[in-house]
Amino acid sequence: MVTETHQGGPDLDAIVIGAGFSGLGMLRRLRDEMGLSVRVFEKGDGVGGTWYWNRYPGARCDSESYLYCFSFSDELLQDWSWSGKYPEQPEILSYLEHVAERFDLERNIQFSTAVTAAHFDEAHGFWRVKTDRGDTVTCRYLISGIGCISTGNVPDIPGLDTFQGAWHHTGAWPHDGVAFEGKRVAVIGTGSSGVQAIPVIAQTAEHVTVYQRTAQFTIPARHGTVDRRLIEEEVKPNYASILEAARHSAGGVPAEFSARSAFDVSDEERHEIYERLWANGGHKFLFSAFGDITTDLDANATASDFIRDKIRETVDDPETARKLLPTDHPLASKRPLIDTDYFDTYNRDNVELITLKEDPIEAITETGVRTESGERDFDIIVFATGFDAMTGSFFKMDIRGRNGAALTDAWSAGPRTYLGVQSAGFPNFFMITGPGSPSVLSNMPVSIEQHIEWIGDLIETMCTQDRYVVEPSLVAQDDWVAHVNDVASQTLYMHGNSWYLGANIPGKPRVFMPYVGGVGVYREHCEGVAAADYPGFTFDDGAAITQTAAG
Ligand code: N01
Repeated sequence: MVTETHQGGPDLDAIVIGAGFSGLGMLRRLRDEMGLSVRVFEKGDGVGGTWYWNRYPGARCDSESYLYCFSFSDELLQDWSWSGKYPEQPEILSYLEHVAERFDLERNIQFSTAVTAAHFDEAHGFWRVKTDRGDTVTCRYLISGIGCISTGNVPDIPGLDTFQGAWHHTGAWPHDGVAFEGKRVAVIGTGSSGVQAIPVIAQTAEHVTVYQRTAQFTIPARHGTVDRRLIEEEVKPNYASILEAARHSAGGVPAEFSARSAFDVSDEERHEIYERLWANGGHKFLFSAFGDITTDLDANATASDFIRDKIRETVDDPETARKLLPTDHPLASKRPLIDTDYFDTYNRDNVELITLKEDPIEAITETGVRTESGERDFDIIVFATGFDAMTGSFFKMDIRGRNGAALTDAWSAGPRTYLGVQSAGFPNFFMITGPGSPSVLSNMPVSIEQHIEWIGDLIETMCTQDRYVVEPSLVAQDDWVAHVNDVASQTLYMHGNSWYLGANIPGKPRVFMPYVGGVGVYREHCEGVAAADYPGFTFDDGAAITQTAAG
C-alpha cells in the first residue's frame, strides 16, 4: 500500500489506471522513454484489461492477428507468432503477459487494486488518487487506460436475485471456465459477444435458448489457422510499412476502400462481388465492395438484402429465419459483426430462438426466465448484454477537477472532451481512447498507441518547458464536440440503436460518443495540433501553485 508522503510535491510523476494494452504501453513510454516515476493501478490480479475479463467461450478479436499488437518494438513484432487468423482471447492474454514480462512492466503495477477516487488539488497542482485498498497517492499526471467497454451491463430484470442457478456476464467470466455439458442455458443478447459465444456453448450444452432483442447482420469470419507463409514472407519483412499504412487508414487496418458505387455495376455483377466477399469472409465485405454501403441507404439496402437472403438460405426453419432477419436498422449502423457458424447454429436441435420484441421477458424466476408466452427452466443464464460503454467506467470513480467539480456532472448530457484526450476543468488528466476519439471504431492497438505517443509527447513538452498544468479551453472542447457530432450525423450510424449512441443503457444521454472521421484523419489533426504548439490547450507554469504549496 502506498501512503501519501509528499512535502508539497507529488509522490509520483504519473499514475496510470488499468493494465491492458493502454496501461502497459503508457507505462513503458513514461517510464522507459522519459524516465518518469509511474505506478499503474489495476483492478484484476493480472495484466490484460479487456482480455483479462472477457474469457467467455469463443472470445476473440475480429482484427486480424498480425495487426492486433504493439508496434513500438520491431524485435517484439518479429519474435511473436499468432496461431489464428483472428487472435483468440487466451492468446491475446498470453501476448500481453509476454509484453509485461519482456519489458519488466509488472514491477510498477499494483494489482487487485481499483481506483475509487481522483481529486485535483488546485493548491498543489496535482491529483490525489484513492484506491479500494486504502492507498492515497498523489501524482502530477493522471492517465486513464480503463478501456471503452469495461463496465458490464446486466439488465435490471425483476427476479434475477431469486434465480437458483448460475448466471454470468460475458465481460466478467469465471477464470475457471463454465461447464455447459448437460446444462440448460439461456443466452440473453446477440451482439459481438453473444454471436461468438452462442455457437460454442451450443456444442456442449444440453439445450440453449437465445433471447434476441435486435436481429443482427453478421458476416462469416472464415476463421482458421494463420497463413504462415503470408506472415513470414509478406508481413514480417514489411511490418513497418504495413503498420504505417494502418496508422493512416480509416479504421486502423491497411485496407483498400472501394471508390465505386453499388450502382456503378449491374445487378448480376454486384451479386457476384457480394458472393466473393461473403466467401472470403470478414469486415472487407463492408468496405472493399463499394464505397457507399456505409454512407448511402439505397446502396446499403443492396448489401442488407444480400445478407437477409443468406440468412434465409442458411437457416432451415422458415419461422426461425424470419426472426433472425434484421429489419429495423441498416447494415453497419450498429457495430458490424463477424461470426463462425452463427446462423447455422439455429439448425441444431438443441437451439431455440425467442425474439423479445414479440415475446418480452417479464421476469427471471427461481428456476428460469418467464416471457409473455411462458416460462423456461435453466441451469445457467449468460448475459451477453454488453457494456455501459465509453463513460461507465469513468463514472464508477469519483473524479473531481477544478473547484471540486465532478466528471459525472461535467458529462451529464454526454461526454465532452477535446480530441478525446482531455476534458476542460480536469487539468493534467488524460484519457487513452476517450470519448471523442476514433478508438472503438478502429483496430484498437493502433488507436491506443497513437494516444500513448501523443500524450507522451505532450507530457515530455511540459517537462522540458516548465509547463506545469495543461487542460483544453472550453471553446476548443465545444468545437470538437460539435465536430464529432457533425461528422457522425452524416453517417448511417445515426440509424441504429447502438452503444455508440448510449442507446443500450436506459436513461443514458443519446449522444454519438466516438469520432467517426477516421483514424488517419484524426491522427493528422492531432499531429497538426502538436506541431502548432497545442492550440486549444492552455498551460500554466505553476508559479502560483508553487507559491501556494511553499506557503
Ligand atoms: O455487447 P453489445 P457485446 N434485454 O452491446 C442485447 C466489443 N467486442 O458485449 O441490440 C435484452 O454489442 C442487445 O440488444 P440491442 C465490440 O466493440 C468485440 O456483444 O441493444 N437484450 C445486444 O443484442 C462490441 O460492439 C469483440 O437491442 C439486451 C446485446 O445484448 C462491444 O464489445 C467481441 C438488453 C449486447 O450487444 C460490445 O459487445 C466482443 C436487455 N435489457 C465484444 N440489453 C470482437 O472483437 C442489451 N441487450 C469480436
